[in-house]
Amino acid sequence: MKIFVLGGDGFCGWPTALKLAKENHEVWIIDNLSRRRIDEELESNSLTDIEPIGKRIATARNLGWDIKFWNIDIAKSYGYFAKAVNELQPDAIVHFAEQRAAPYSMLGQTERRYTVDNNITTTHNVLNAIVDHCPSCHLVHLGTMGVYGYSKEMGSIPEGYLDITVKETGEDASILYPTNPGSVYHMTKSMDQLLFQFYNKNWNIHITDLHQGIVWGTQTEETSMDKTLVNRFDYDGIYGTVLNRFISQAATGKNLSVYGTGGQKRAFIHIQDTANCVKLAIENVPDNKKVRILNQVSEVRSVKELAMIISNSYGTPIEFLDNPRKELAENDLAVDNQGLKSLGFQPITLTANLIDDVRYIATEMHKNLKEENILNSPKW
Ligand code: NAD
Ligand code: USQ
Repeated sequence: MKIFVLGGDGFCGWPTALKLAKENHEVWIIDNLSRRRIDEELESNSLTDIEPIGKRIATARNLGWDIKFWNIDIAKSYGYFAKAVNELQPDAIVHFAEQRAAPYSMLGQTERRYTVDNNITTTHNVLNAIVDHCPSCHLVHLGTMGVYGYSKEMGSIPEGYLDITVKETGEDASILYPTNPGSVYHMTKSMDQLLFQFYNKNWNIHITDLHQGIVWGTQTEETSMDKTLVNRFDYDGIYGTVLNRFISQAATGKNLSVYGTGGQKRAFIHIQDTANCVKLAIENVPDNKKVRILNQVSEVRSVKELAMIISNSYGTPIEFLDNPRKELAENDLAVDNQGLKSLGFQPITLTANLIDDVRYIATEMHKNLKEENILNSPKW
């Protein structure tokens, strides 16, 4: 298949692009390298020494993989992007290209507006290019578990749609699960959902929205094949996600930064499984009668439970900090992930070996750690 990977220079996009290319797909990465620029703006960095995109691509091509790169800002250069879709007629477009950090989206008005402008316009531009130039193309979007909020108020979280009975009529219905975002970033993913519903209803586009949990780990089978292919590893208080932060803290002799009581339960998935699931979603095209929503998660854990696992393994002290975020101090959570499982997904769950692999990389890359960036989350 010919596949566009939008945001293919990022943490999830790069290993996914490599996996798809290794599986003999023709891969076109489209990225404006904004994530690398945000590192400069925040004076932050990946813990791993990531190479420039040109060097990454050259190495992947030397391995015999069909992979190319185009620098396009999909939010700002619609004409350029639409031309690429028109000329190349991709079978699938995987859309990772959004500003994805909740703390970044809550820094101030500049970042709030940038996150909305960038994410919503990018998604809308992708849909328009498909409608006008390649209507049979399958759009696979990376959404988030955070669109649902994180509670068991309405039972276990279903895959996108909630079955209800309307009080007034007694009729049964299936509705889009009510959104309850906790940051401007998560709100943009809720808004993406409405764009998908409308474009599917009106133009019958094939769409899969993958509601992904928190991704952890850094390397995959493909990124480990050459040191030039190493994936990024965010550890800071703005882009670093909780489990990777804990592992990097344990590897560099810092206390584990649990926000609040650590009673927040979240869904997690290993980076290798991100790539595996996207491949499954692409290779199993849904019909165009309804947006297919799949929960891309492997397991549910509480923040405190993760901290205890790391602390017990490496003897690292846990520090309970005032929570900088407005979120439930404690919540219960259960998530349905049958959709991807029915396509063949076999979740990789947290094991000591996998944690050791990540810890090894974090220890090796200790030299790159900027102490001042560990606790730099904004408050909201
Ligand atoms: P990332 O920031 O590492 O990668 C995103 C990439 O998109 C970057 O390379 C960036 O330069 C590019 N990009 C952003 N705006 C663009 C634009 N207008 N035009 C072209 N390129 C643009 O993020 P990630 O962790 O790889 O996340 C990828 C996707 O997966 C996001 O949509 C995110 O919401 C979703 N997701 C991530 C996680 C996680 O834990 N990392 C969990 C759930 C969902
Ligand atoms: N947390 C800590 N200590 C830390 C960092 C975070 O206790 O040092 C807590 C937070 O308070 C929160 C939980 O850990 O309760 C998760 O925070 P996170 O930063 O790991 O994840 P989040 O902000 O939710 O965002 C990440 C990705 C985002 C993706 C989302 C999936 O950055 O792109 O959409 O995970 S989900 O959380 O399922 O919505």
